[in-house]
This record gives sequence, C-alpha cells and structure tokens, in this order.
Amino acid sequence: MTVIQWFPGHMAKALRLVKEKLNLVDIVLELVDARLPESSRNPQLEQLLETKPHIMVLTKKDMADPNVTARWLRYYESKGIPAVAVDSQHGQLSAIEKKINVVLKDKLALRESKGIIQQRVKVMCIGIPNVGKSTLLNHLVNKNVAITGNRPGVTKAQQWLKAGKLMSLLDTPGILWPKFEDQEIGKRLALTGAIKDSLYAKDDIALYGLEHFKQTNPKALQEKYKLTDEQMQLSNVDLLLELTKKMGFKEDYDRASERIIFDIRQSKLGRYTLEIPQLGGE
Ligand SMILES: Nc1nc2c(ncn2[C@@H]2O[C@H](COP(=O)(O)OP(=O)(O)O)[C@@H](O)[C@H]2O)c(=O)[nH]1
Ligand SMILES: [Mg+2]
Repeated sequence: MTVIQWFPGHMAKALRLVKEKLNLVDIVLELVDARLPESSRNPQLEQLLETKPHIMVLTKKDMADPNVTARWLRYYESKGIPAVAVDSQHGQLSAIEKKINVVLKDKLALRESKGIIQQRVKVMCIGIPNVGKSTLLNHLVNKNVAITGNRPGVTKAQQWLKAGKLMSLLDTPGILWPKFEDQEIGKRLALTGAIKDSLYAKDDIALYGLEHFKQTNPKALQEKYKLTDEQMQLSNVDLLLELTKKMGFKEDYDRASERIIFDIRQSKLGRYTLEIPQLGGE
C-alpha cells in the first residue's frame, strides 16, 4: 500500500495542492471506503468543499454490508450530500454520470441553452490513500486513455482524461490524510489497511476485528476458524490465544494477528461494515 507519513508540513502541502486544483474543476468526487465512510473522510475536506458541488462516492461496495451501505447512502442524501456506492474495480461510470447530471442539472441546462453542449464536466477525485482513487480513475477512463488537452494549472500543466461522454477527469487524484481523531477511528483504518501497518499493534487490531465479527456476524467467524460453541464464548484475548494454537503458530500471537487481519481485509469472513450511520441523521 501507499506509505505516507502525514507530518504537519505534508498535510499543509497536500491541502494546498487540492485547493489549487479545486479551482480547475466543476465538481469533486469525494471517495470514501464503504466499510467505514465517516472514518475514511478527510477531516478538512468538507469545509474545503463548501462552495464546490461534490458527490460522495462509497468505494469497495463489494466488500461492505449492502444493507448498511444503503443506509449510508440515505444518510448522506438526507444531509444534502449526493452519494453513490461503487465497486471501483468495475467502473460504474453510468452511476456516477447519473449523479453528476442531477447535481449539475442547472449548470448543464444553462450550458445547453447557450449552445455549449460539447463542453465536458471537469471532475476531480479526492480521497485518503488506498481508498481506490487510481482504480476508479482507470476504470472511468477505460482502456483508451485519451488526453483531451493540457491546461495550465497553478503549479504544472494538468492532463485531462476523457471518461464516458460527460466527464473530463483530472489525471492525478487529490490525496488527503485520514482522520486520526480517536482510537476507534484508528482501529477501523488499520483493520482495513488504510494506514500503514507499523503504526499500530497487530494484536490490538486483530482483537478489534474479532470483537466486530462476534457482534455482527459470529457465524462467519465460527465457520472460518472452525470454532466450537464453547470457543465462541471465550473472551477476545483467550480466543486470540486459542486461534494462535489452532493456526500452528505456537505462541506467536503477532503472526496469528496478522493472519486474522489479512483474512478480514480479504473478505474471507464475508462482507462487513465497521460503522453505521448515527441514527438521528437518517
Ligand atoms: N474489492 C475492491 N477493491 C478495490 C476497490 N477499489 C480499489 N480496490 C483495491 O484497493 C487497493 C487500493 O486501491 P488504489 O486504487 O490503489 O487506491 P488509491 O491509493 O486511492 O489510488 C487496491 O488493491 C485495489 O485493487 C473496490 O471497489 N473493490
Ligand atoms: Mg493511487
């Protein structure tokens, strides 16, 4: 995965780059991970986007619990933020185009009334590392990467890529840092691989994962690791010790933790979403 250390200087620079590029586009696609939509948002982006039309794109929907994803979409729409869920690996151009048509309805109608129908909507993707920006971009622009022209940006010439009939996409997505606000958010980001592995204790994250599946999908946990009903009653720590033995790692809890984290990241315990929308907002 992309390894980025977010020192304050880096953060300021990333923010500045995004700000500069914002001026070049009509609309922003804010990418978040459908398994942890709020935790994978950048804490400053919402403020930055106050005056810019934007769409929340919940990526990796194929890995998230579909019912919870539907709730998240309703939640954002209820807050006035248009939202769509995608599997970036499979493009989903039309779903995004549909949303853009709704959000920019007035602007597009105005252009049409002025006879400007050829002009494409300029779009930029923004998100934290590993959320699926490059993957989505590649799929949206398809195989025949067509460069529609160079436009001078503030720092360097920007390349625009044609995506479908409607969009011109900035070739480089905006990268921002995730929320580091509290332990819980950090654990969600770590479990899904959004922050680099050396930033947390593996056993903490594995225990967090075990607890999540115990609460939300104990059957998947039991089946994956062939656990008895008695083992399912163990505390998380005792369960981790038991799993370490079962996996043949003797007392190497770190290795067992790594394996558990890997399994969860690879959806080996099925689809999951680590956070649900706050009820009041629904
Ligand atoms: N299952 C699934 N995997 C995805 C999706 N989008 C991205 N990925 C994977 O997530 C990882 C990070 O994606 P990448 O596009 O490099 O993220 P970026 O850092 O935001 O550019 C890669 O291993 C992708 O294959 C998605 O919608 N579904
Ligand atoms: Mg990338």
